[in-house]
Amino acid sequence: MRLPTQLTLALSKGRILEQTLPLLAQLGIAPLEDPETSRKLILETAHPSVRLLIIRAADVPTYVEYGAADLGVTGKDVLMEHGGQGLYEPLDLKVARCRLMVAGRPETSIAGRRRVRVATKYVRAAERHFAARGQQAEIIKLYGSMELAPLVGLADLIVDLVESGNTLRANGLVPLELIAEISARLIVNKAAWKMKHESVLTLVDALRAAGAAS
Ligand code: PRT
Ligand code: MG
Repeated sequence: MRLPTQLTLALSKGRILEQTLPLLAQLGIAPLEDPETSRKLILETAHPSVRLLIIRAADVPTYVEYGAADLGVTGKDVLMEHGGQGLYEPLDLKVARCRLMVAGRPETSIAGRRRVRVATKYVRAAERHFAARGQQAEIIKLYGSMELAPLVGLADLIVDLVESGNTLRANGLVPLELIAEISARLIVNKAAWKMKHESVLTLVDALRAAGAAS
């Protein structure tokens, strides 16, 4: 894959990295050090024109929005919270899939309540969801372990990611409503899309083909 300009791609450790590296490897973009163990935050790759930034998942859209990275891979959940300004989202990589859901104790009914308390890390998505269904909701921002909130009376409901459902089940909770199907998305800085168009387009097309083949 020939790229006429240098490209910087932002990724986060964990699921996104694990499931994106095999796609990148097909394009000859293999990091020269193991990103899971290396302490470096900038990694050169086997491709001379591509380097990786390894950052927190929630920071990926910010780096790309401001052009510190030309491209990034991030969960749709993270994008929904960020808002997507300054970004294009040209490709659904269809990895790191899960669902953003409302969950609660089995006996909890949302309907017929004037107001519910909802604990979540996904404040924007939760606000939008309950507003759209005409339900008054008090949103309580948490940074993790949302499943605990209904068990100790902090909230009636939670909004969280669900994959197998095991985490909910282990805490006596059930999924109640789907908010969105989530997967990893390739995002591109709007200025880079114009200024580095040939390189960006080459990478997007190659990633699309790699995804389709696997
Ligand atoms: O940990 P850190 O704060 O740095 O970032 P992060 O937690 O966002 O990173 P990571 O690697 O955990 O998740 C990155 C992205 O992976 C998310 O933004 C999602 O887009 C995607 N993804 C896919 C998931 C899951 N599946 C997932 N199952 N992210 C988190 N989970 C968690 C979920 O929060 C819940 O606690 O796994 C648990 C549910 O799994 P089940 O199988 O028990 O239902
Ligand atoms: Mg995590």
